[in-house]
Amino acid sequence: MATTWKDFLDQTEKPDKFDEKSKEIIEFVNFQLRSKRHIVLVTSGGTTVPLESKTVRFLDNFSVGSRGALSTEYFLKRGYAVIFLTRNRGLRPFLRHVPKTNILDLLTITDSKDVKVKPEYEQKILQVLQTYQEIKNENLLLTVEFQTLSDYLQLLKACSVALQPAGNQAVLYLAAAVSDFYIPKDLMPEHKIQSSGGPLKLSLQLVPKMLEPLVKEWVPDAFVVSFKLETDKDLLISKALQAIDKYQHQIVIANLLETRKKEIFVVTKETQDHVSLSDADIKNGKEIEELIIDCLVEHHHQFCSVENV
Ligand code: PAZ
Repeated sequence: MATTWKDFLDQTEKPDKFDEKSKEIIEFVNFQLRSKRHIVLVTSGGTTVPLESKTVRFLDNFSVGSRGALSTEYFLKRGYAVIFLTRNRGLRPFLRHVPKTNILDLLTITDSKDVKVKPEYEQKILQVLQTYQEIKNENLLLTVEFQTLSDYLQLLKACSVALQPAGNQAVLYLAAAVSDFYIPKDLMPEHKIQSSGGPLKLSLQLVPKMLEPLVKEWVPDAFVVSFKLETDKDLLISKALQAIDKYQHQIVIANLLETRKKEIFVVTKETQDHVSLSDADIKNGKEIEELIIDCLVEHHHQFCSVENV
């Protein structure tokens, strides 16, 4: 059973094509360093926790990856290159603007048997595609997918270590909803759990906290933003402060499950800023991620200027 982060990473399998993905991540970071760009790692969506080695069933959580997808767009707008570490079926930047209908309903076949976007969707898709292609052509966005908790943690380490040479130009924006519990491989049944065995009792172990090695060893000079989600508002700020105190990173974004799309707190060692959307903002379609990223970019610039003195 893993009790330290090292044991956990040693004892869990690496995701498919791990070496290829790691190489791609390093190349992406090197390209941005040569272009002298700030780089942000955005983590997004929920991790799954398998119950069987040949997995039929797994535990999951509520996160759909809105925070990560929207934040990625706003970081790109502010000139950052983004590594988007996302749950495989999570919400994607840009794609979210495409009408949410079956893709086949967006298309039509012309008389000459070409496939075309239906006229009513053309304008919207043109707009989204232009922005997306500009970002891709300039090599500003790298998407890396995970599904399970162990995939996520293995890739988080690979991305973080790759970002080390970027020093304080690197931002880690850890918005993924990562399970605190898992079943170690040696305690996991190989085959599908049978209902003939009666009611299922699960015993889950604690996942070692990865923020500690991330801050101290993997990217010690980077600007690190973690997220704290709670459902009890009386715990929110104290838990965020505890995290800052324990891991000594720069910022915790604290949010409540029910209000997370309209208000958050930006918590540092010294300050607690309430950031929220007004009713008029909501009516005008403003998104809280825009306010979060504006605030973080300011903090990051300040961090870099102090560090560079
Ligand atoms: O993915 P989403 O937009 O549905 O939710 C975002 C969020 C609540 C997962 C994120 O803001 C967050 O708080 N992440 C950290 C969760 C945690 O405390 O583990």
